[in-house]
Amino acid sequence: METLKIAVIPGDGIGPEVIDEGIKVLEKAAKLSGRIQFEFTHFPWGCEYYLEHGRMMDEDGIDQLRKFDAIYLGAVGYPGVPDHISLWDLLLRIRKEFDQYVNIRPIQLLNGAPCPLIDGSKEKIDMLFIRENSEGEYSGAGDWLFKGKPEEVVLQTGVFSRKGTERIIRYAFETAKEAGKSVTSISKANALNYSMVFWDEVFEKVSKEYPEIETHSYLVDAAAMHMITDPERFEVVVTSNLFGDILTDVGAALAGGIGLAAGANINPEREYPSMFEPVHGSAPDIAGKGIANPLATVWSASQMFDFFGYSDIGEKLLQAIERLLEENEVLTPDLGGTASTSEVGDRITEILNDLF
Ligand code: GGG
Repeated sequence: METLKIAVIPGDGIGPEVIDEGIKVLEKAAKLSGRIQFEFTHFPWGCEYYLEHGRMMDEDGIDQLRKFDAIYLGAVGYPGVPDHISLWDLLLRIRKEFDQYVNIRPIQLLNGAPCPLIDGSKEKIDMLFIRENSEGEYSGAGDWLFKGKPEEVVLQTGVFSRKGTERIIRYAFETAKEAGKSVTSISKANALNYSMVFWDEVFEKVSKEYPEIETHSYLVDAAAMHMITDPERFEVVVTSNLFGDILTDVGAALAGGIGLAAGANINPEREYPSMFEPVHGSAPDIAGKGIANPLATVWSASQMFDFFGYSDIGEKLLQAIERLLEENEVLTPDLGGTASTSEVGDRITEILNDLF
């Protein structure tokens, strides 16, 4: 039996509540499969830790995480700590230090999930966003000059390296090749006359290595519109860090809401641990009330099984989420129900009993 060591960072706000349910489900699925087991180690890092220690994680936090097979993260950010500090010193730091350059976000409408489109269906809303996760607009390059003076200037520089751009686009093509799907690139070359012209050129070049794969290329503004008016046209989608961050929230709205949106931060070479998380933030307004939706965290657990080569178990987790949505009985308030976070986790484990 394989044992996987998982570093757990519940983080802030609703993070600990949803992570508890994710672990409950991971343990249940592993036990039912009889092929895998987990060893969880919790780290108390986040905004509360920052207020006590002046940093978001231990000084040697990255070294502590290095020895794990994966990281399971809840949410970061809480009033009292500036958002750019909580995000940069924990989540973005881990993504960068561990070269998790692929951010995989499925936008898949499951049966029973609410969709704001009149004719939205499972067949029409089924996209896989591959977001560049290590550079681009989130490179952190820039400066703040003459602070507070009339001549104040702020620079936030997008950094697009050939290596970084090629590898994410190639990853999207490889994913599409395996799935027999098209690849859509989303950029903005008419306005971003260096970075996105470069992005489009690299997309064109890499696409020549995959002549059998159908490709499309859209400006980000048009893509945002088409995702609503004609979502069916998107299958595997590759885009930059910022555009991917924004468009996957549009996608979350199409596929049942942010409470169902999962993300995997992958280091494909497996040189470092990859990280699995719900896309949502810490939601301080509902933290501690026991009503946060844990399904995105459960979905990211499904991504974890996929990553470790247990995609049959990952698929069962997705089936369990879908069955729970179809039953329409044990749902949290964001999905129109009255159930608590832990009742949803419990129901998922009961459904898993049936599925294995
Ligand atoms: N679930 C992790 C979390 O709290 N994410 C909030 C966030 O702002 N993420 C930004 C990003 O994914 O780049």
